[in-house]
Amino acid sequence: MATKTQSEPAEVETTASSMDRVVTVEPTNLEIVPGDVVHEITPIEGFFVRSHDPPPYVDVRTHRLRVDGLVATTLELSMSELYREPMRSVTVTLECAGNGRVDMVPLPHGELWHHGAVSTASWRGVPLEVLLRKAGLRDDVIEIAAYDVEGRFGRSLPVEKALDADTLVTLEMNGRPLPLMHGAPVRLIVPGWYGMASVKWLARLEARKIPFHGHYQTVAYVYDADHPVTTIRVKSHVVYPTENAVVAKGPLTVWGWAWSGDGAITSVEVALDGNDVWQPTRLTPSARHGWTRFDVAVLVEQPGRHAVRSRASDEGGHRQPDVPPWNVGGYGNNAVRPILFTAR
Ligand SMILES: Nc1nc2c(c(=O)[nH]1)N[C@H]1C(S)=C(S)[C@@H](COP(=O)(O)O)O[C@H]1N2
Ligand SMILES: [Mo]
Repeated sequence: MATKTQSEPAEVETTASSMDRVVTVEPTNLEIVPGDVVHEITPIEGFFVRSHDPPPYVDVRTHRLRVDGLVATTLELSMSELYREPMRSVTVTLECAGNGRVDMVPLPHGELWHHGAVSTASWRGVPLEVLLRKAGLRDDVIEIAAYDVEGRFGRSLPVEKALDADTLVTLEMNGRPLPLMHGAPVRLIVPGWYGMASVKWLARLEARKIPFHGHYQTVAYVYDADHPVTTIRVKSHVVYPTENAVVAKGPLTVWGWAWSGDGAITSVEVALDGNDVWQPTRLTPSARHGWTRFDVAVLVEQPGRHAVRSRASDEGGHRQPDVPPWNVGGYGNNAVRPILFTAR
């Protein structure tokens, strides 16, 4: 096979779609792509990656997770000690708060995420609650702050969320040890909260009676000065038809995923083209913190360009808005989005 020489022009992909995987090269930020979003459990290699810094060097043999602050006993746990604690598995859809930022007007500063900063995995680890009870929380503790190695990234959780049985000090992803990009050897997974709460390369958990004021708590990942970004807003993602798909006119099965950090998905409706005729879809129940599949057959009568939109509602009584809710950081865009395709 002929190898390329320097003199040949570089190959340029001219059909780049809105779902290219690479957002930034260094640090690595990657979106999920249409070929991977079809799976209920995202393959590890296809899972979105969002990191503010390159992954640190962590030696799994010497790494310790420290639990300190307002506790009766400070803990220093090796990874093999962590593995001896009771573990559980939870399927969790993780979404970056910046997902969909490119659709906000005016365009906020920040990574230019299209709509692929969301994925689902099966996570296995020790409930954070187990470690906090072992350390013994003082009565005046209101928050647990989590820090990565070298304290580059920190975020806090109200103590009630930290004690939720599904908040995990996670060691495994889809049955394998955590990959480096996803926080090896240990990270938090906080179901129902945007991804920034799920601190990777976890090194320290601190019990506090004074609210944590770190950069990612008070400057980044805030809607405004009084509202840090927390719960995932109800949202849906059409998997098929993909953007710019060419389909045969006639009956078409539209399907996708819907998720929310505020309870189960109660309905997803789909509309064809620019009208307000919303058709109910069939929901396939799934894991409590994982995304829910929706599907519906629509009739595409005319050849030419069409748009399909999906709109989800959750148990908390929220429904996706039509207009992206703007904020200076470009977080939490859960607006309804038209997917354009062509029928022949
Ligand atoms: N230490 C550390 N943890 C982190 C981050 C980071 O930059 N550093 N990014 C957070 C954000 S904003 C998101 S959306 C998730 C992404 O997790 P993933 O890369 O495994 O998809 O990790 C979170 N945990
Ligand atoms: Mo994020």
